[in-house]
Amino acid sequence: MAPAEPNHKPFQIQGEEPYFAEEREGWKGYVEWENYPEKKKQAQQILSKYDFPVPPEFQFEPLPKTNPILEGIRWKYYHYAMGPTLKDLPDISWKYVQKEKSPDMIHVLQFPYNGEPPRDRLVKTKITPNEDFFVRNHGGVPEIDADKFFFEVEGLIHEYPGDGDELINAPWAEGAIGNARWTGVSLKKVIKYCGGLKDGGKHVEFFGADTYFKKGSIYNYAVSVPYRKVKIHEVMLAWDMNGKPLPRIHGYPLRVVVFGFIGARSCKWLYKINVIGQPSLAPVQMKEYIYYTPQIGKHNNTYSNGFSIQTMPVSSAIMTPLNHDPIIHDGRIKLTGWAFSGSGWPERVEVGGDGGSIWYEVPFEKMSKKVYYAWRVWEYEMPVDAEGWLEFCVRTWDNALNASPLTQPTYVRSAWNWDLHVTSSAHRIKVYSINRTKPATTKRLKQ
Ligand SMILES: Nc1nc2c(c(=O)[nH]1)N[C@H]1C(S)=C(S)[C@@H](COP(=O)(O)O)O[C@H]1N2
Ligand SMILES: [Mo]
Repeated sequence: MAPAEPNHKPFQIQGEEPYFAEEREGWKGYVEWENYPEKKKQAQQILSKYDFPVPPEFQFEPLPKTNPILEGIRWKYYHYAMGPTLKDLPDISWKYVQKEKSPDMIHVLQFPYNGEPPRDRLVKTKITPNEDFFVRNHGGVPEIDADKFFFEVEGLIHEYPGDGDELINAPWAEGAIGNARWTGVSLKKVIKYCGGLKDGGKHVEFFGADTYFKKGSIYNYAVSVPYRKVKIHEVMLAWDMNGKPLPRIHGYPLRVVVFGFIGARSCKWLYKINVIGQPSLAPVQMKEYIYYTPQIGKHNNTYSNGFSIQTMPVSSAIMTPLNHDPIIHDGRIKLTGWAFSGSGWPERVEVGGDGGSIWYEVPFEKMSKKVYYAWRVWEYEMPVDAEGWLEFCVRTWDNALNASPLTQPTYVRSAWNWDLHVTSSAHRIKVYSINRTKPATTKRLKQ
């Protein structure tokens, strides 16, 4: 088995161990950074003393067949370097993975934990069970007692320091999606209750209690959404997930859920809401989740030549069979998958058996019911005569006929973006077809 990450030296504290206090009783693993510029500076100085292991360049070499695929050594070391209040978080977070997630999750990154469920099971149910719901973390899991919990609402404008960095390299696949029933309150009501918006309030910024490292600097997780989205009751503060209290790993005791937007805006472990006059200047907002045009690559990307992603584009994926599966069949291969659109719902799903020249419509009765901002799972019996390697693909049309050209782009290269964020071109898999309706094949199989 290939090592999940390049060789590295064990971590060793240099000099005196720092101590960054937890300020709130019953809020373990939450260190407030945003209120203390001097403390951030101190952390930055500490970080600059170390030679942290480099990130694995998985784009340029095959992924190891390990689970976790990647361990996240660098991020663990960042936390170890910050002293007693953060150094146990990698272990604590992993404990919650074991406690709250299915044992057969695909752990794409152990720390910060990033994981998705097995593909076949994910699209078998319309509602994704909490144990199977994908997890996307940028830091450790804070342990917040519900009876000690509160959150702050502030505004209007807060100045932000900001210094960015590259992505946490988590090799996500098609399972980073789920559909849950959330219980909570519309953020609009909360803001109204607190006295309503002042003139100039345009974006609502959320702060999460986890610690976020970016290019040698330290932050709390922070993102924002336009107030327009709040106004139409599409931003929820949620405390229940599928009728149960939020699991720790999904943001207990309170998280944001923004319907139709990329997951990054749905801030977990919410402790502060701040109304500001422009999008958040925090690094997750300004330096991550950015779309670049196809001309932008590793050699020339800057944060300012991309634009911020908010609404999810129309997207879909084939979840079974898996890429490179050999399939013995009798002239039909069953495909299953999901379809989603951040601007409404998937209206029509089409699958191709030949790489995308001819498309078949998934029949209406083979798609789950449409629900505003929910995915639709689907299945299709693909007629297959040919044998050997075939390329299956899927594309979806949503209610606004998004995206260009009228549906999803056929090839990844037509809408390629550096970082490959929410890449929405037709998803494709290659399978090896072995057709039993061919007498010669049946004979061969018997042999
Ligand atoms: N505080 C905090 N909130 C966060 C994140 C995070 O790392 N910290 N990750 C975001 C991202 S990028 C996604 S996709 C979703 C994932 O939600 P889930 O882990 O509950 O599936 O949480 C979002 N909210
Ligand atoms: Mo995300």
